[in-house]
Amino acid sequence: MDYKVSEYVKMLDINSAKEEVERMLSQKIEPKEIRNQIFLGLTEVGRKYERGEYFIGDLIVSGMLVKEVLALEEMKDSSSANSPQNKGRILIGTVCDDIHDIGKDIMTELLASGGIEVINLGVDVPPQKFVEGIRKYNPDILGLSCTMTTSINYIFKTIDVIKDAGLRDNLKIIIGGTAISKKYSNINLADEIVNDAYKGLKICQEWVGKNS
Ligand code: B12
Repeated sequence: MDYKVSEYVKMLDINSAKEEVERMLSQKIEPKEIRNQIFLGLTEVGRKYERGEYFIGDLIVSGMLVKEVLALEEMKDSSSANSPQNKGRILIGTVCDDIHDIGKDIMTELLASGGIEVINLGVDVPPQKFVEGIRKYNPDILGLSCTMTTSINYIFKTIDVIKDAGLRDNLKIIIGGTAISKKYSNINLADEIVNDAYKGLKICQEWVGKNS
């Protein structure tokens, strides 16, 4: 089906994008489908930036736009919120030198609505801060988000530092984000690599036994 929302995102038209999302919601179109359409628009924004048609200010506007739309109450996902009881805990953050958090925050929201407790360390998180977080919160899962290829080394560094601290063995590690999925899908340091939050949720739920 052809929706206009991706076009409005691509054109950075916040008001029209919001109106279109509200219209889609009123037609009972699933938030998941709406998100997919929004991300198509966002991909186009990235392409325009690559071609020099958009500038950093435009990227900032696209980030604001998407956050505003995703913050709409009706966009919160209820499909996986079938168990109010938290089971399992994930510590999540965007790796060092990377401040992108739209994808991580979608993952965070889905995990929480899927009954997994989430501790979100934010963006630009140094390896040592992940180690401190693991010691403090004792999570079942560590989630690393990486949107830029230039930050991929921090995935390796973070996992290395965790290993050196003797904290790797009882921890599942899942990696997500555009950068990691594009080029480095054969990394075997982590237990799983996904660039789709819904797949990520399913994997995490299986790990903590929520689907059993
Ligand atoms: C919005 C945006 C910004 C916004 C970020 C706003 C924000 N709050 O996040 C702003 C304007 C701040 C920004 C800044 C920059 N950006 Co930028 N940005 C983008 C843009 C357009 C979209 C990224 C995005 O949010 N995608 C949508 C999300 C939903 O997708 P996702 O991250 O993949 O997440 C999904 C999955 O991967 C998964 N997921 C994500 N995290 C996790 C974690 C776990 C554990 C799991 C399981 C799953 C999971 O769930 C999500 C939903 O399915 C992209 C272009 C593009 N199309 O990718 C460029 C892009 C990522 N940016 C880029 C660049 C270069 C920059 C800057 C360096 C620009 C500059 N010159 O200053 C700075 C970076 C500064 C820094 N140190 O980080 C480049 C990166 C190139 C590279 N080397 O890889 C891109 C690709 C643009 C381009 N084509 O050149 N950016």
